[in-house]
Amino acid sequence: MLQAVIFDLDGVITDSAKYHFEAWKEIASKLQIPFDETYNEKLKGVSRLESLNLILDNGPGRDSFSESEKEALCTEKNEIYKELIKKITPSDLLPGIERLLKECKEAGLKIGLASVSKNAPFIMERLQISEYFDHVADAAKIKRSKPFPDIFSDCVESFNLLPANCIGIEDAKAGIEAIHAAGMKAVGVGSPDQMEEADLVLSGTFELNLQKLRSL
Ligand code: B16
Ligand code: MG
Repeated sequence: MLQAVIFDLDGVITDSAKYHFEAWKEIASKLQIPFDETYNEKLKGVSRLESLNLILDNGPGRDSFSESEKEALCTEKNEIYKELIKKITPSDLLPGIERLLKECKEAGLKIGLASVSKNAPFIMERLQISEYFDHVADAAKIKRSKPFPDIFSDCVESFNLLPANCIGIEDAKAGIEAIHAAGMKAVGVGSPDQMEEADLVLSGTFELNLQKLRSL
């Protein structure tokens, strides 16, 4: 029986992925490393430092900078990103998301957020949806990023539920893998080539509703 729905943020609740892309693009240009939307797919659901490593892999390599230089580049990216996400308003909620949050709340399901973004609480405030959530995983305390199950397991454990009774919603391949590794069913929204392993694939968030989740 479905008892909880656990959401990813970037690409599921709002399209903050486009701001991550814009911010990393500036860093990549500065470093003269090629970086486009296709390569950006690899960064979705991946931590800040690992994202930088993936960008460097496309250029001089992840070992070409010291740990402290990489930390400085991550901070620089985050400053650009923080400026960009200030413009987020409730109108930036992806279609169908608020309706699904309401349906889950009314049905008495637990609602969790499994975003590895340290900026997630700020974005939730900007979107004015914080009050829907029973648990928001603290990205700073999660040791292993997606595709490891840790962030989804953190939500499931906080609800004291069996993972088999929880569903995760993701837009990234690493996220679908993380949901499955946590022992949950996975709903994938977005391009089907990224979502191959999902139990239910939807072309966009507008297609989400509680009935479809329950049928899983
Ligand atoms: P930050 P999600 C992830 O969020 C993004 O998909 C990924 O691109 C980003 O690098 C990561 O958060 C860390 O974000 O730099 O803001 O801490 O998809 O798990 O909601
Ligand atoms: Mg995502």
